[in-house]
Amino acid sequence: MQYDSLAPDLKRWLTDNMGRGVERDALIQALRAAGYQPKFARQAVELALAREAARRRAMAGVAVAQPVTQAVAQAASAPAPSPAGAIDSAADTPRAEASASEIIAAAGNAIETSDRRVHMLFALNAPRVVLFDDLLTHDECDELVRQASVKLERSTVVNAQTGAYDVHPDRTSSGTHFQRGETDLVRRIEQRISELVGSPVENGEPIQVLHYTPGAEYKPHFDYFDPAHEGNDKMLAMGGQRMATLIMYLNDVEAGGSTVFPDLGLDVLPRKGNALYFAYATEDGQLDRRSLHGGSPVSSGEKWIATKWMRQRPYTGPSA
Ligand code: PD2
Ligand code: ZN
Repeated sequence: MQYDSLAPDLKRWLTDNMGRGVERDALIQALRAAGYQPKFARQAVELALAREAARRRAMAGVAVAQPVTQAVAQAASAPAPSPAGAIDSAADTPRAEASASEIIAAAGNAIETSDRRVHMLFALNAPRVVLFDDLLTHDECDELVRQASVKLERSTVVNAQTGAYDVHPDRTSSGTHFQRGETDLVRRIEQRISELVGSPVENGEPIQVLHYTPGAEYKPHFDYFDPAHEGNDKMLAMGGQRMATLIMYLNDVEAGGSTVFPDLGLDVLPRKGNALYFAYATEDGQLDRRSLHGGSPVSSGEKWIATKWMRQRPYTGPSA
């Protein structure tokens, strides 16, 4: 029996329950109670656990890749965000120990979610940066753009001094967001992302869709909130520090519009359906300044992306 041959509903149920920290024997028991044959129940659970282990290895070095059971326990009993280190203690934060090639060799070249097999095209170890192929179908991209395009507004940035959302010349896109679980499409994508990167859906901020016209850009910045700035206290109180970003490219851009990491000498070109993941924890659990990144100006055509930021704990801010 192969994992792929399991029914999508069963895969989703297994993933959800593994994510909640339900253990092997309890999973098997629950399946048996639901009427599955003992041998099938055991095999299905073993296959799902093996998938989950592979996914975790693939995302290793990433803060959200800690064992899911641990993540859930932490969410339930989380202390207030630590004022200094920003990403709690090193004990809570995973380390980028294995090399990228070791991780990929161990995990295979793709990560299985309950509704899609997602191939990795590129991986950097520290900071952890992974480029995914075809995370979204072209129809999903088009639908997100269609739903977003009727409610775009000029993008803002968080003012680290005051905590206000300000229009700023460094960020000249327009955008909007979807409440978590707002539509079937949003719910499906959020579930897929959660399984892909191993971060609970509740820890995700609402999906933002952004639109760049020629000349529009987002100058290099950090996605995490610098705890040294008072204006960020309010942001940090809504689920702790941001741990990672996923940028989903919703169209092909004629020229320009790459996502750049100036300190890594890395440029990722937008490609419809692909997604770029990056985390901001260093090997010793500090905020990683190497994650400095920006959206370079669109030279011609337009650029649409959707972003998902993942927090340490359940996100409780606007549109959660
Ligand atoms: O548009 C991008 O590629 C981009 C780059 C950097 C978006 C963001 N950051 C962001 O929305 O944070
Ligand atoms: Zn950013």
